[in-house]
Amino acid sequence: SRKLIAATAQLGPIARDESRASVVARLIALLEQAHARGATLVVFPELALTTFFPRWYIEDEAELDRFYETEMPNADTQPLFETAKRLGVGFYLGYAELIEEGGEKHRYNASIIVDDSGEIVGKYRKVHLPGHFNPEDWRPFQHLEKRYFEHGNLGFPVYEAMGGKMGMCLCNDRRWPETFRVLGLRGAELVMLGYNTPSHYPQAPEHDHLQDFHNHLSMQAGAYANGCWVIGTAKAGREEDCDLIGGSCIIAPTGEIIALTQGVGDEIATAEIDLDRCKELRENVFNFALHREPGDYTPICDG
Ligand code: CDT
Repeated sequence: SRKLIAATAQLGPIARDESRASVVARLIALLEQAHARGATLVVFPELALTTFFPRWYIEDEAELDRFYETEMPNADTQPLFETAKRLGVGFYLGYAELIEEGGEKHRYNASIIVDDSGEIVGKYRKVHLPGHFNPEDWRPFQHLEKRYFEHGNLGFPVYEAMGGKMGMCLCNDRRWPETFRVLGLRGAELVMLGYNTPSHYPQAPEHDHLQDFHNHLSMQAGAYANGCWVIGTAKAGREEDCDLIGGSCIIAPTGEIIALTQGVGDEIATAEIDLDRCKELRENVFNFALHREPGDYTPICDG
């Protein structure tokens, strides 16, 4: 067996004016708690260094740029990298990435895997960007991911790290079975993801009471149908005036939730995960080589 103890490290709300130093101190506290429970891998949320800024229309470019990281690690996040390295703990971290290429700015909703020696071993840029491009006055809060981020240009890579095959995605990606299937086809044994999901869904408020259900439904189905572990981590609670769901969890390849946070603040939940358990599915009901019928799936790729 290939066992490790992993943690989902949920964050409560991050205020719009909260400093990076304050957020990083919270991340370090969670990482230390996870380490005290024996964890060697910690999964933080999407956009874990700032408030979920796509909920505002920000016209001033300099103000917008302050929510992005131009390098990683940087002076603010270095203490997190150092603590993780000293404790021998790897982590997944979501953040807004701003790079300049050929004199042009590019913005991505990104995540990285840092291994237990402190090295960045993988990067992902969000593929499924929800929300809208132009501000819409009827909404109680905006969701301007289509304005503030470009479509991720890395696809869904799988990285060898910490003794396993690791995949990543971000928030809305988890609702798309294709995300997990591509990662599954590439052999992912553990998929890590962070999310910022409002409890209120303005386009269909009659679904508000289903937000937690749909969150778990998507991740549990992704785990089961691809025989992989999934760790999903929320930024939760009332962030500025927006309530975000919690429900951060660790899901076995059987689709069962085996660890779950209880509240909507900073909190960890841990579990021992055995990467070899993926075989229970991948060598049986979801033996892709034996049972998949890709010839009948062509509409999926027809666009
Ligand atoms: N961050 C993110 O992708 N959130 C979306 C909110 C709903 S779509 C506007 C999600 O899928 O959870």
